[in-house]
Amino acid sequence: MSNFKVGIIGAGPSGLAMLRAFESEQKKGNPVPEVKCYEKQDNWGGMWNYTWRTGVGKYGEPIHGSMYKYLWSNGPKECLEFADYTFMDHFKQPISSYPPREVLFDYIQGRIKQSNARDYIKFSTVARWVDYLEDKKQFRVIFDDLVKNETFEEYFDYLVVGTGHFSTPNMPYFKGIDKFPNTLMHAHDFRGADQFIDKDILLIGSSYSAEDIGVQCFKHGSKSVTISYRSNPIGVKWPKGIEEKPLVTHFEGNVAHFKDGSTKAFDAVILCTGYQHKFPFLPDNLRLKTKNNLYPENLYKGVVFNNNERLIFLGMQDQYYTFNMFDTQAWFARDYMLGRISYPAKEQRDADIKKWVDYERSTVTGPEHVDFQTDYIKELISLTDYPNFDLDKVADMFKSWLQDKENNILNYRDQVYTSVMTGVTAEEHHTPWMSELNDSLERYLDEVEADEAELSK
Ligand code: FAD
Ligand code: NA7
Repeated sequence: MSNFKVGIIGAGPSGLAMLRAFESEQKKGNPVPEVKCYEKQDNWGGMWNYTWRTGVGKYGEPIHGSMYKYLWSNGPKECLEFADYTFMDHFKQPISSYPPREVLFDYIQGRIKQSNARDYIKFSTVARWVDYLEDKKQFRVIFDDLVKNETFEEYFDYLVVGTGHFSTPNMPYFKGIDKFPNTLMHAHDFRGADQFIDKDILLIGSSYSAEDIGVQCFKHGSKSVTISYRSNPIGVKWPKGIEEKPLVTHFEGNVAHFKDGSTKAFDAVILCTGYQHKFPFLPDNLRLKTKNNLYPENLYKGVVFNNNERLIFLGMQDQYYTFNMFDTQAWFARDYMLGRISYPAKEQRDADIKKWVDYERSTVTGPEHVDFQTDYIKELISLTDYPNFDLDKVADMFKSWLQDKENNILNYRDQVYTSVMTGVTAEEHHTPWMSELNDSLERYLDEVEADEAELSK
């Protein structure tokens, strides 16, 4: 065992990727540090570990989960596939390109269950506060064991923060919203379309959450869906029943007024206005301060904190790539901690960060953003032994996905893609996405009929 200790905060896909990276090193017979992971929920999977709860959990902690019932992958699974554990490895049969949440959760767990990772994770344990002890070059982390209601502290030579950044809502104020008399929530608290059937709903924001919640509510029977944008509309061809409007200027009772002078009454408002990067356990000098962008400033190679070489952040970028990007970051972080990758002088780090930040600023369109993140991952892969895969082909799939959504936002999930890892082409799902109201794993794998699955819910 290498003679140092690593603490990981969060056992979502990023934290699990970190555990997996060390495991793969251990399997090669190489020394690894002592690793411990702390997760505030009682299971792993992060966002993919669905919770019906909103507000606070059973121990009074803010609820992490923002995922909802009937959530299906919003990009082709072929773009997020692990290079060292494919969908074929897991399901042993081709499945469709856009599985529902439970299926992806099953896949994430499949890889990690092959290891003894659970032994390294302390669940129901929340990181409360971190100090960096300059003299010892160690982090002192204060945790609460939520079950025992006990506080304890641990010391680490490296700290890996994998706490996600789609959990703390950004809640802007609109004049008169405080008097809106009907349902009002942020996307973080949306748990499914059921309560919005036959309702006129307003979604503020024009990114993934607005698009997906809007389409889901339309699919499940909302009377009308209005999406209000600040900068740019989503701009796809919407079916009758979904429309886009410029930003809300104010509310009068249940009536929203829009910038173009139009008005409409609503039964519900869902703020799809994004999330804050929030690290309540980190002091100011260790805190990553960034918006949701593709290259957060102050992270060398998008991973190592520029103000403290022993602090690592995973998954802090806006995400086209997800699981396989977290892997490439974790492999990089592992080799960095093992001393195989250097931490250059500040000037060089700043120059490297600037290069990426300037590159991101030069991108405008969706395909350009895809190319950016593809180049970022290519660079990380070139620095470690994470299995290489055809990233140009994955980038092409992302671009087709963007086009599919423009062509038909209601059936893009019926398209199929081919894995660059296995060459296997996905199967069409047995039921067109718009008609499939059941998102359970059993129903997806065609083990039960639709009605039966509905009854067993
Ligand atoms: P998370 O999954 O957020 O996990 C972070 C973990 O850290 C959580 O388990 C949390 O409990 C824990 N934690 C937080 N604070 C503390 C603390 N103080 N102490 C201890 N533990 C803590 N990605 C896709 O690829 N496809 C999709 O279709 C998709 N849909 C999405 C839909 C929604 C609504 C959202 C919000 C995200 C979606 N994503 C999707 C992106 C998703 O965020 C990533 O797939 C992935 O979950 C990010 O992994 P992570 O580990 O970085 O963060
Ligand atoms: P995003 O992708 O960060 O988008 C946030 C959206 O909210 C974006 O359209 C913003 O508009 C809009 N926004 C932010 N502040 C305001 C205010 N004050 N007024 C109006 N509109 C505002 O978050 P999402 O929740 O959509 O997606 C996050 C993840 O969840 C994603 O990875 C998915 O997989 C699921 P802007 O364009 O900046 O003007």
